Amino acid sequence: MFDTLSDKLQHALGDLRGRGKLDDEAISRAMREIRLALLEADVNFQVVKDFVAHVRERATGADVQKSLTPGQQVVKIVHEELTALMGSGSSGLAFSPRPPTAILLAGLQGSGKTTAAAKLALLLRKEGKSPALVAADLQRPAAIEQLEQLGRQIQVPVYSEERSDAVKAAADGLARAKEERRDVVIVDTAGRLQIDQELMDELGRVRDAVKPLNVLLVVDAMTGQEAVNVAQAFQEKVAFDGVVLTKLDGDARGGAALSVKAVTGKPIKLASTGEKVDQLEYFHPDRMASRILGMGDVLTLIERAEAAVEEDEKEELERRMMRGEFTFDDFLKSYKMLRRMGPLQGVLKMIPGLGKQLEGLDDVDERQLARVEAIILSMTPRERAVPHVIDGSRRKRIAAGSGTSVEQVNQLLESRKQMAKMLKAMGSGKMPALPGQAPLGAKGAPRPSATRKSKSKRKRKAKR
Ligand SMILES: Nc1nc2c(ncn2[C@@H]2O[C@H](COP(=O)(O)OP(=O)(O)O)[C@@H](O)[C@H]2O)c(=O)[nH]1
Ligand SMILES: [Mg+2]
Repeated sequence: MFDTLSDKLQHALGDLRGRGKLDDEAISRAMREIRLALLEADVNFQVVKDFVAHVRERATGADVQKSLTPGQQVVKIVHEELTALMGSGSSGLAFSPRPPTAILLAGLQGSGKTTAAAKLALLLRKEGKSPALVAADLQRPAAIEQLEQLGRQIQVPVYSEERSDAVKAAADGLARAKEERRDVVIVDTAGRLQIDQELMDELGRVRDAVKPLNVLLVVDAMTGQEAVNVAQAFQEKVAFDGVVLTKLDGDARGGAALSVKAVTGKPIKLASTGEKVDQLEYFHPDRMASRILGMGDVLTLIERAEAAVEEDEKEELERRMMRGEFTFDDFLKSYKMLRRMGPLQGVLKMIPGLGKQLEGLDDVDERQLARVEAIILSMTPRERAVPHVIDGSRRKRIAAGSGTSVEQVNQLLESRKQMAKMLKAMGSGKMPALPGQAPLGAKGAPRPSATRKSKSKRKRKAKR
């Protein structure tokens, strides 16, 4: 995901990071690199121009804090501007005080509507809601069957009518959801290969019939700028409230993610990163910016970990993680959990400091997983629980015992340390800083909304 862009931006900023002083030339050079990186990532031309102008102005202007080196300051500015570009804060879905809340999915054929409908239903079901799916794609006979099959897989009812029309099927589905006291109805609609008037008219009528609180446009991130053009065309004809960005797993460039909000004015609400039904997540611009800049994404990691463990393990895990008590026993446990948390490469990249080490590897395979496991298993129980006792001679012993090198042992020790530090800082409500990077919670900086959200979530939990 966004690998190319991520590399190039990190390269552009890497040069500034260590500098004590920024002259015009250094800034200009970095801005040129950032501009090229964004253009190569297929970000809309005008968006790139505005973005670079903003960053440059802030980097050279009075907006400089004493607590940071100028280089760190620029990294912080780029992080904030990337976040703003993708729509500061996560905007979530709207829910009606009088259920059912209707959610309408629209988009081109093959963009991922039907799978996104099922994934969203599963996401909401896991949140304790009782969703239903409505098949209003009657263009292809197989479309109903596809949705029904997905519905069975995720245990969500699918309302469908054969030999009906889309408008009637949608209206009947809504009525049935009301009767059965479902609180969310997700309506899957037909797509065409091209946006045509007929499709738009039908979509308009379906919308009028179900009066959805959320109209979501599903766009395929892999189509880059084309996805943004499609969104713009839809926006002119059938207004939508937000975007579901699919196939991010296959998108190395990131052009759609970075342009769609700026061009259409509508935020990305959800992002899909794979074909499996649990591979849909709420989109958090600040976390995405962190990932792009190689700062890791600990919040998403924790959420995924929570989703992968049993209910009663959850509180304990979160509490320990937030206290920064992340021992090697925890590390080992979480490594085993990783297998339940999605493709390994993506998960490991969310660990701060580990992303760089994975560079150049096409895939993190079981061998590497086994290596980490071997190193930890070569530690004594005390070493695992109190990692700071691991001195030079212990490192040598562990390396020998696990058939690895001292350097590899050191890497793992460093990774755990950063992880624990990051988690602890998050537990205290501050977004942590990585070496050479701006502390995001530094004074004057707006606190990332995601941190606030997870805090209030904990509060809610405590109340129950
Ligand atoms: N790799 C990947 N494939 C996806 C994703 N979302 C959907 N797909 C695939 O894209 C294809 C089209 O999806 P579908 O939901 O049928 O699209 P629709 O025509 O818009 O309803 C299917 O093969 C899906 O499995 C995603 O996030 N990642
Ligand atoms: Mg479909």
